[in-house]
Amino acid sequence: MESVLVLLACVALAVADTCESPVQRKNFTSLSNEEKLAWLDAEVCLTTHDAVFGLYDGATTLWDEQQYLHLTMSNYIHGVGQFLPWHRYYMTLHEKLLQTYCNYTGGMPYWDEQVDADNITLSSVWDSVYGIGGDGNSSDSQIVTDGPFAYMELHVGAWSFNTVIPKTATYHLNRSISSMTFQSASQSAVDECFALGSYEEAWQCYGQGPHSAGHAGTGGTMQDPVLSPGDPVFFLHHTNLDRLWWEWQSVNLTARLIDMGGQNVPTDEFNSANNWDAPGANFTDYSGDPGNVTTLTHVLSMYEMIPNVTVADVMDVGGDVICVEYV
Ligand SMILES: *[C@@H]1O[C@H](CO)[C@@H](O)[C@H](O)[C@H]1NC(C)=O
Ligand SMILES: *[C@@H]1O[C@H](CO)[C@@H](O)[C@H](O)[C@H]1NC(C)=O
Ligand SMILES: *[C@@H]1O[C@H](CO)[C@@H](O)[C@H](O)[C@H]1NC(C)=O
Ligand SMILES: *[C@@H]1O[C@H](CO)[C@@H](O)[C@H](O)[C@H]1NC(C)=O
Ligand SMILES: *[C@@H]1O[C@H](CO)[C@@H](O)[C@H](O)[C@H]1NC(C)=O
Ligand SMILES: *[C@@H]1O[C@H](CO)[C@@H](O)[C@H](O)[C@H]1NC(C)=O
Ligand SMILES: *[C@@H]1O[C@H](CO)[C@@H](O)[C@H](O)[C@H]1NC(C)=O
Ligand SMILES: *[C@@H]1O[C@H](CO)[C@@H](O)[C@H](O)[C@H]1NC(C)=O
Ligand SMILES: *[C@@H]1O[C@H](CO)[C@@H](O)[C@H](O)[C@H]1NC(C)=O
Ligand SMILES: [Cu+2]
Repeated sequence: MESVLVLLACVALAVADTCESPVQRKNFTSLSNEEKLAWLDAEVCLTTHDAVFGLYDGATTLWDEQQYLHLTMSNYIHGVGQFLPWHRYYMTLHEKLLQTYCNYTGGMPYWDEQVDADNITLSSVWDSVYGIGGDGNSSDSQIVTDGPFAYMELHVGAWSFNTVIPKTATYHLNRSISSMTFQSASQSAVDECFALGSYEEAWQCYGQGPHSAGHAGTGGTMQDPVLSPGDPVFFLHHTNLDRLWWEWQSVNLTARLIDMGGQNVPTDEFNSANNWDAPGANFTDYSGDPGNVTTLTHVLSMYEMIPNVTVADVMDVGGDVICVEYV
């Protein structure tokens, strides 16, 4: 009898646990030089790989398509409840593109920004051989001139009258690194968010403090609310933000695997600060929610580069849809 029960328990576990060999998302600094180069090669590959999905004429590479997606959704993936889940799924998209089109076999690394908060310029992510290259050239429009993305040309721009409307453009990856601004990525800022008891409070805290610090501290392209995924540091940064949310969830998975909230439509102040229009009628059916509050049934779209899922599907990073672990 006892062994039958044990057997049944094992079967139940095997059915529930579909994420048997999670992809490891490692601390950037703990990658070997060989691992760093393999990851960098795959990132460079995305920047040169022809577009695959045909999303937009101006988007000629996979890199552009990924940036176009973020740009055109910017006014309903920022300043809203789906901010963290959407960007979690966007990291999954990125990881899958690296693996599917560029033969990458590892997980997306993260940049532990808290360790570097005292002085961003000393971070090893900016290394010109084993990193993404450093600050822009102040005598040349802040264009990045070293590392694997030196003088990288980007092709998707935004109109100034409404920054979520794309236009074909030609510009260069640029950065204007600021140690002062980056200091708000400090561990103490993260601790404040970590201490909050509900998603409703926590997403705003993580979004405003540690999240903004990575964008503003890097500056240039990365500081642009809609075009920021043009800079590869975006993905190191957002994987870290996702890790921070997962740490917060892990405090009490019973409660926090189902804790969602926040508004679906940004405030008017947020829209005007970013110089974009409020999302239109095609969004205000709230994409799966009954009203202007984000719930677990909210639909996350990547323009079908990977399938639509719901917020519920991405709450667990070790689940069916996302199967990774932060190490
Ligand atoms: C990442 O590595 C740095 C050392 O380079 C270490 O100080 C830090 O604690 C690590 N972060 C995590 C989350 O393990
Ligand atoms: C990926 O590997 C396949 C099979 O070895 C090869 O044909 C293809 O060229 C590789 N793609 C890239 C982008 O390296
Ligand atoms: C960061 O380090 C650089 C290089 O050592 C130094 O020039 C700069 O003053 C430091 N910044 C801060 C805020 O400590
Ligand atoms: C920065 O730009 C100036 C002006 O174009 C140029 O003379 C200089 O060589 C550039 N520096 C680097 C490191 O590329
Ligand atoms: C710097 O990047 C921004 C995108 O955020 C772009 O609009 C601008 O033209 C770029 N600057 C240069 C000199 O390429
Ligand atoms: C976790 O959350 C559940 C549901 O809200 C609660 O009953 C339980 O006490 C919490 N556990 C801890 C350790 O806080
Ligand atoms: C959605 O909620 C936010 C925050 O309460 C509010 O500022 C915004 O006006 C609401 N939008 C709509 C369309 O109801
Ligand atoms: C939403 O509507 C706007 C304006 O009508 C349009 O430009 C945009 O492509 C639509 N977005 C989606 C996701 O359908
Ligand atoms: C995916 O979701 C988007 C946004 O809700 C929607 O416009 C699109 O039709 C969905 N696609 C499918 C195949 O359901
Ligand atoms: Cu974003």
